[in-house]
Amino acid sequence: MPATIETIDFHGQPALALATQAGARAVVSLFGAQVLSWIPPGSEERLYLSPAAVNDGSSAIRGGIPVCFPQFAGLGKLPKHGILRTRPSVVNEQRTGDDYALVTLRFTETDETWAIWPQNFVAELTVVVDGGRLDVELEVENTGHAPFAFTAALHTYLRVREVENARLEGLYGHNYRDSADHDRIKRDSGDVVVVEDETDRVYHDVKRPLLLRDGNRNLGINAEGFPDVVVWNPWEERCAALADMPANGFRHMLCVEAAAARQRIELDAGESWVGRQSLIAL
Ligand code: TA6
Repeated sequence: MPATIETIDFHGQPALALATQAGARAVVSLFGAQVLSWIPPGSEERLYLSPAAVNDGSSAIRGGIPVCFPQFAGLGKLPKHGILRTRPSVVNEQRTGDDYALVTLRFTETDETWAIWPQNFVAELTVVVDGGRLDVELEVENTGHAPFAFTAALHTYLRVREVENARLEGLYGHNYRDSADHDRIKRDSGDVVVVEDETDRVYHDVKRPLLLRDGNRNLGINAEGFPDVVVWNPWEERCAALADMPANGFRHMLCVEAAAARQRIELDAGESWVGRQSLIAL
């Protein structure tokens, strides 16, 4: 059977279910163009989706891969993480081959987005499931007549068995802004990042691929176009304050985000920018 793409109802919201011949599966919600599930062939779920996530078509969905644009976190005056994660997208393309399934979801300005961020834009999220690999690409085009600038991220919630036992490799020697410690700039001097407390870091200019070791499961994490990597876990107290997370949810997630956070990306009228994050089950 070739790869398939089906329109499904996922907790009351329209979504696309991708499946390949090799047995890979993914679910992408049209709301927020958010990947909510990814299962590599013969493996288990690799993304964390909170069992308490709200799927009401207006609240941000806690988990999967939220798309943050045109603002990452609180780095400006717009709503936290921007305007896309709480808006519906439309399907622009669906394609399958023997070994892959590809969908592209699209946002453009509306009266609502214009009231918050007065710019003409097209933002497209392309999701490709191919073998044991998930590629998520954000393309932004300035369709207006004046330049604009933005920050952005693919806010990937990875599922881990027990976060204290997970090891993230590849960040040694990088500077990071520690948002869990008064935004101090620090340098990572450990071989691996181990999360044993609240962690909220923006690592600068990460050019190497990362490796997440989680028991006997390994995940390669590559980014192109996104210069920064955000590592986030709310830990016990902050997790308890999140109504859409179960009390122990923080133990089973680790956000490793591809981000353009430290410096804004500037686009002249007619220009485009592309950033990609790839997850590779090893
Ligand atoms: O990417 C990390 C972060 O900016 C954290 O500071 C944390 O607040 C997280 O995102 C989740 O934000 P949210 O608005 O989805 O609760």
